[in-house]
Amino acid sequence: MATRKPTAKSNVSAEELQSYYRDMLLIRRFEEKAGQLYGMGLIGGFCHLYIGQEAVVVGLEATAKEGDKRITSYRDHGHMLACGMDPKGVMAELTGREGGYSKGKGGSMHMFSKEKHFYGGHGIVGAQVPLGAGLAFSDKYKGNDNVTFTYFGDGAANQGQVYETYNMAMLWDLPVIFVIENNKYAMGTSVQRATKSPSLWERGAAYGIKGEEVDGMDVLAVKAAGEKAVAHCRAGKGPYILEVMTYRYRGHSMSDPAKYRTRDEVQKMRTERDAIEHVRELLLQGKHATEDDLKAIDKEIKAIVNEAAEFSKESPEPALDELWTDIYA
Ligand SMILES: Cc1ncc(C[n+]2csc(CCOP(=O)(O)OP(=O)(O)O)c2C)c(N)n1
Ligand SMILES: [Mg+2]
Repeated sequence: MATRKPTAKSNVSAEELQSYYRDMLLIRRFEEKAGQLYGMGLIGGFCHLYIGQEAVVVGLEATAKEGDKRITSYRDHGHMLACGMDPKGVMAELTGREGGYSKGKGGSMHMFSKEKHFYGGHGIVGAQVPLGAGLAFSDKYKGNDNVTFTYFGDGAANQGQVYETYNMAMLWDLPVIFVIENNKYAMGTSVQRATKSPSLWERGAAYGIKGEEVDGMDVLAVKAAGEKAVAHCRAGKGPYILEVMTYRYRGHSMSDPAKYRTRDEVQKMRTERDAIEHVRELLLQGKHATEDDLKAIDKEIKAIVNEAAEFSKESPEPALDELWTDIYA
């Protein structure tokens, strides 16, 4: 991964930087709490944490407006929080409780919010990519200027359906931003082992789709690239690809022996490239916040996450007759 490039900071306000710090910290603390609840046996099934990748979704959400849509894979809690879904409802869904977004019947990978235009949460690798193009198609058909952020991983980028989607998206000039979250691994397989051409965004060139690589550990760089992509889509110029170089600190899911990378590699990323630390430094160095201001934000976030955890424990399990609702047959 490229070393951090200096980002233009002069035009970033204290409020803006503080909001990125707050939003990224919420995701990190929420995920840490989810990991704890999983360890206590309160969360069942799969649980894929987003820790390390926070700047990707926070930077891109900073470019979104009301009406824009988002869809992603199973590593989805960060996307939900960043688009404004209620941490209580997300956590309660993780613990399988009535107060969860899918009434406790969906779990980590199956949550949606019509209100926030969040369309999941998809466990089949790459499946959300054509669905994202479909969402963009609906906006194009209605004639508005909404865009759809379609997130997928480096592993998913090797799925055939991604390229069928690229073709249709370009053919019909769909307002879809394909966001490849390149965290260097697909479960235990590194990009180098699985991919001949290391630059994933460049594959869009075969379809005439513009794109670029972005430093995903720098929220300002993500936002700047996002703004370019969003402007392109809103102007009716068709799809855009952002390959955002990021890193996940935790295992692929909660059960991961992590034999495919060294502890040193993870530690190096954490100490040298952490996106939250980066914004913390910008805030302090630019005198946009004091240590006390940051402590107050930390406290505020901790309270939100604790409240979500309490809610997720106290909310009852779904009633038995819920077995017969929200089903096709
Ligand atoms: C079609 C399909 N094949 C395989 C799997 C098993 N699987 C789940 S996640 C994953 C890795 C995907 O990696 P990537 O797209 O890089 O996303 P990341 O987990 O890094 O966020 C695989 C192979 C699956 N869920 N669906
Ligand atoms: Mg990956």
